Amino acid sequence: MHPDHAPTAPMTEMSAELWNSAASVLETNWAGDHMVPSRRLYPHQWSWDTAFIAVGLAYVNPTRAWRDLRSLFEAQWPDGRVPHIVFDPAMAEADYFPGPAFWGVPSYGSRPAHGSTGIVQPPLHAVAAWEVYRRAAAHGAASAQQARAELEWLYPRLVAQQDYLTGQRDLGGGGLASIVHPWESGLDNSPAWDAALANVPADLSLLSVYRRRDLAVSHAAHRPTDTDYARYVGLVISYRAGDYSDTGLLERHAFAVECPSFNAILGAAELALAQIAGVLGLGGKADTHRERAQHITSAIVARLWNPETGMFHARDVRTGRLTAARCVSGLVPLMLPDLPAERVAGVLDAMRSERFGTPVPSYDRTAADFDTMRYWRGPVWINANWLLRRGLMVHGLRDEAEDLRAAMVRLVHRNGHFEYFHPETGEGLGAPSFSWTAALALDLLADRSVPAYAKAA
Ligand code: 2M8
Repeated sequence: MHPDHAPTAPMTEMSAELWNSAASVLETNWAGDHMVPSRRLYPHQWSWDTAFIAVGLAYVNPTRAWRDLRSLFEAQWPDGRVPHIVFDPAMAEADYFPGPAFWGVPSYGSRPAHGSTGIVQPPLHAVAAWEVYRRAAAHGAASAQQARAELEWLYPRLVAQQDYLTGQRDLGGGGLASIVHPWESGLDNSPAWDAALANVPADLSLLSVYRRRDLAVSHAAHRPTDTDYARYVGLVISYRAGDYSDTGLLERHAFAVECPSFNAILGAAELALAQIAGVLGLGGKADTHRERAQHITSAIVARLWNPETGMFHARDVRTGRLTAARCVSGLVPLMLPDLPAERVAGVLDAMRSERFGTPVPSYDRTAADFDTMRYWRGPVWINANWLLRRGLMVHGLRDEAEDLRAAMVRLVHRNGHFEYFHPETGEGLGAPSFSWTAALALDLLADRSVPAYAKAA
């Protein structure tokens, strides 16, 4: 593939090399009608990965970006939830744990052979669909026409996804969606969940009945501990026992948390839906989406802000307490344009402090349990930094956004398209040839534009 439609900035030798390697990761990880995050570690389709991947595919293969989004939404449940994994029937149950048999989800949607999980992930798909749409014209008239048709197909499904999350999933009754499993956050073993997880029994015997597959293909020091994993498995069993119904869930399920990052993405999705509704000639709906984004922003401010730390924190819906941990998720509300100025200032102070810094690690560098290797407990993730860069641009901080962009590009160019990176040495960790790192590298090389709803610089 060649960067025909790419850069608004001139390509240097370094950026051309990075561009080509990123495009080839996406070529390798394409599985016919969907992209896998990683061939070995994650051999199915993941929900929010699909969104990040579409942002990159928009430059090199928009048809695949739309196909990938369609494949995901074809597995949408009748209640509007978009499953966090759509399983590939070509893979064996043993290729990933927990696989389709463990989840025991009935076949939904138009892809009956594809099982799915019963939980969700952050709803970034409207943002992704908008990004693919707005780049389509660069690929010619047929691509632009296809993009409009795809938006028409996706729009009601994206709205149903939002309705599920803001309706059934408002377990706390305050206008935010709760996650009922750490996997739903996408930030699986973040310290943000430690306090809430302490109330979830860790039955280690579950791991002798159900064998972890991740440890066979990844380093144990990079992955969640057995204790956390036992809790993850126990929580799936608990949610599954009620057929994944959310009615009365607080009475029978040990984990329900309002995550600042999940909800910020929920708000950003409404803004993207406003833009999509505009293109589809649904002007009245656009206003409704913008109002919804404002409500979500106000609820995040009212419920998740900690004046003592000056940043956002996850809230345990069962106890009403904010977690003490300072995590990257507490910075992501920066994506929201209506965030009040003093909250923006607080987040920026935290982000610029020694606790975080550029590129932003997944957890407070000064915390006693900051772990440079383990998954979401310290390493740098490109997707989280990509969201924060967007936040900086939304608030008119172009220079800082540019510094963060350059830092990400350098990190990936020097170390490869890894799943995550050591926050001090930059060493690549987790899976190599990881799809969202490659996809977002394309966007970071090509894009200098700001979201349409950004504040003036
Ligand atoms: C990681 O999560 C999966 C479970 O969903 C796992 O650890 O097996 C997370 O990083 C998540 O955010 C990501 O979507 C997934 C696939 O890349 O891997």
